Amino acid sequence: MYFSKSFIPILKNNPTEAKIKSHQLMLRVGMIKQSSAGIYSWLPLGFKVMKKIEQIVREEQDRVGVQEILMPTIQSSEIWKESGRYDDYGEEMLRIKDRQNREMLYGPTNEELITEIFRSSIKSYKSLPQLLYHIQWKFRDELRPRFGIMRCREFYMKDAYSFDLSDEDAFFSYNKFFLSYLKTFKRLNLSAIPMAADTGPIGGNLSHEFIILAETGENKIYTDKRIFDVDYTSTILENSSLEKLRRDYEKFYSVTDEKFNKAEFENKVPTEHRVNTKGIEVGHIFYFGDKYSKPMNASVDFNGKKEFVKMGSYGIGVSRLVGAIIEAKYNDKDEIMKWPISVSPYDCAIIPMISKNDSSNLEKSNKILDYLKSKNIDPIIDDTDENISAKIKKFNLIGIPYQLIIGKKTEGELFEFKEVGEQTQKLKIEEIASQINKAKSN
Ligand code: 5CA
Repeated sequence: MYFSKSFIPILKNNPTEAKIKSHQLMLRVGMIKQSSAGIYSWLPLGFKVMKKIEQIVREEQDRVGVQEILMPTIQSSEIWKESGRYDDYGEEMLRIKDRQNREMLYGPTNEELITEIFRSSIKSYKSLPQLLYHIQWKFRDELRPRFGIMRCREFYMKDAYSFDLSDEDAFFSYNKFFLSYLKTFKRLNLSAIPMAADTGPIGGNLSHEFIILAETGENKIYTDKRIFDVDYTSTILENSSLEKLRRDYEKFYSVTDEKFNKAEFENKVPTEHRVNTKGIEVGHIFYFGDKYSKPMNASVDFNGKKEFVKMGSYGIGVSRLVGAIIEAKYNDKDEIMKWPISVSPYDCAIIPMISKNDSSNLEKSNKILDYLKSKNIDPIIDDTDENISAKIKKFNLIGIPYQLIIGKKTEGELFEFKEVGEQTQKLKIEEIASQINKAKSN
């Protein structure tokens, strides 16, 4: 890709309307554009990052046996009346009437719709468990949309739903998601802490939020440093192993302010391990038993007996994660962003010094581009006539983790190569390709 042909509308300065760094940066480097309050268009740079996050989320769901489907954004009010949530959900639900005067709504979540899909097809306990997910836009008419795509009205969410015969089986499903979330966030280079949480309008009495630490987060959190050392890597998809994992986390006091109790915090966490900071909720899982299956009559036949299925739901804020990664990775002081290579919009920026009457560096860049592409690396060339330091500054903001600079210091076969935030190295193109590919395979 050539920078001059790409749609990356960079702003000279930070937009004044944005209060937190992710919102500032996303507007500054043209990742998103607001279309109305809390509703955004995703421009190529932002969209590429979000699609890569989505793909990682998808792969980790598939890995634990969750099946992908796609439900619509617009739902009928009928099923919400059956569950009793049509009135309960309140003003956050965007209600619409179609031309037949039927009450419709833009889905804020999908417990009702998935229950309706399940009950119309699954009749026997032998078909359980069923684990289903989709990745789809949601709409919540937030009273105060803010911080760009972090708390907006239209957002992209992965929501999964589990159906089991008994509480015990359902906890197994719940714990599978618990482990799979830790792995998903790890692949995004984030360290997310699972925390006991309130269930709000989704309901139920078992719930964990997955929170990443960030000064600008909206959730106050109280936790124990030692929770970061819990090792989940040896956990296997087997009941007792998964149960142990959840218990290992639950040993440590770790809550958001909704559940905070000062005396309990001080009692359970020795002073030197206390962490009192802020965080961003990137995922939330719920177990709510028959809260939806009972009123909506979703049951299976179990040896001649009718059993209401036990359900859970499991969300990840796919679009919010784009902002959350910026909050976690952006270095405010030096104005440097570095995307984890797993989600970076491009793998490498080729930055040639170009003067009016000498195009040799651009020609070299084209050859490098072809070579890197042949090694499955996705580069972008800055073919504009800006000076080299302006180009580097721009790419420091865009956050592509590797920069290959072709200028005065290029010597024969050796190129100036830099991992953002690290020292410049002089390397052969083959060494550069293998360094990038090594990072990509991690
Ligand atoms: N049905 C359940 C689980 S699938 C559910 O809706 N859970 S939720 O309300 O917690 O949302 C799941 C995730 O979506 C949250 O953890 C958060 O990361 C993201 N999210 C929720 N509201 C917003 C919003 N207004 N803007 C951006 N992301 C949001």
